[in-house]
Amino acid sequence: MIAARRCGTCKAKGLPAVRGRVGIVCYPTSGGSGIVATELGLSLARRGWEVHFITYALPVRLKGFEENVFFHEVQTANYPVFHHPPYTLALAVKITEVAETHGLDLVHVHYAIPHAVSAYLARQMILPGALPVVTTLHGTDITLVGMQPSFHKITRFSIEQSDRVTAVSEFLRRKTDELFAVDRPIRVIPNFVDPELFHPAKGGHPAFPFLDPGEKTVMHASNFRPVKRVDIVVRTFARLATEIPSRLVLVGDGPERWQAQELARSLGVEDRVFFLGIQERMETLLPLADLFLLPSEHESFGLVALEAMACGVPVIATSHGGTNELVEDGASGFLVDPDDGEAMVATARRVLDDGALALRVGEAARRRAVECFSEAAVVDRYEALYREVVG
Ligand code: GMT
Repeated sequence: MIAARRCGTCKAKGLPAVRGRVGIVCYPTSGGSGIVATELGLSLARRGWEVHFITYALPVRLKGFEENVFFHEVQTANYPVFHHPPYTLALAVKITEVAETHGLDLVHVHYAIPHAVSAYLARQMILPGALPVVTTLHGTDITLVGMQPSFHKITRFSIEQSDRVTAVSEFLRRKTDELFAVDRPIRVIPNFVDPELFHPAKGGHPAFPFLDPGEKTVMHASNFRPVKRVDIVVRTFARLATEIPSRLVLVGDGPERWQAQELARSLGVEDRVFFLGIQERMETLLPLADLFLLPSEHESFGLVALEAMACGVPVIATSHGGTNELVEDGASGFLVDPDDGEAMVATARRVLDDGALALRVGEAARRRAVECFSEAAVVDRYEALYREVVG
């Protein structure tokens, strides 16, 4: 199946009228920033924007033919003198090419490093000021990677050079001010979800086929990086499983997967833990959960928690970071200090033991997702921002 239109030749001149032409630069992986970028691009395309994704592989949520959507692959040349292929430069050149060939009105980069730097270079190469750059900060580009001494100055520079800067939560906006003291206003535009796609299962709560009758499903999904604290998920589950018939479903992959598998084995719950690996259609999995755990060290927003909430699933998320802008503790979910193992287990036990509580919280979660984080309203805000820079 053709995943998206690969466009090589069409010129801006002579193309049918569109609302505007935007280049979207993102990581194509299953991480939250790439997903937000892809869902935003798809939504803009449905509204009549011509959207050009510029990245090194097809973004995971871009599948099937989509009207108005183009994909431009960045290829990095390697040479023995390079210790690492210079992706930042190849990306800058590709942005320039796409902007010139397709008459882009602006480029919107997701995740500052190195995308905002490449966009800055591209803009300088085209004609300073001719290609407005919007940068969206997602979290670890500020809180972890951008903070490293070898990246700090250039991250700050590229943010300050952007025409508009957004952050996915007030927490991240404050953190960026605190850590980078950037001389640019940062606007908060939160993550969003399509409530038509992510919704509670219709016709009763279904279950995974591998469950025994009466068993509950605890779920976690992430890129298995250390910041996600998958170890806490496994430890919490191991304690729950001694009291409540349940299974743990882990979705995603990454550097900590092996340790998680080992931990499950050492805690004696190996046969109750299912590693599904990277899954593209989270909307089919999340509604099967009775409880979703996201006990990260910190989260700037927690997109997957929002998707679980839209599916009516009670979420226990970390209390560190911007998750309190999403989850109202005790009402539309729970916020727990990830280092407080007792509180994590006690809260999870309450949700799994008390069906009425789980139902009430799940319904409130769905309501909050629909009322405050629906795709349509959030994409309106990005469009308004674009109009400011393109006039
Ligand atoms: O969480 C990750 O490690 C992936 C990362 C990314 O950039 O893909 O996620 C960040 O961006 C998401 C989308 O805006 C946010 O929902 C996540 O909270 C944020 N992750 C962290 O702050 C750890």
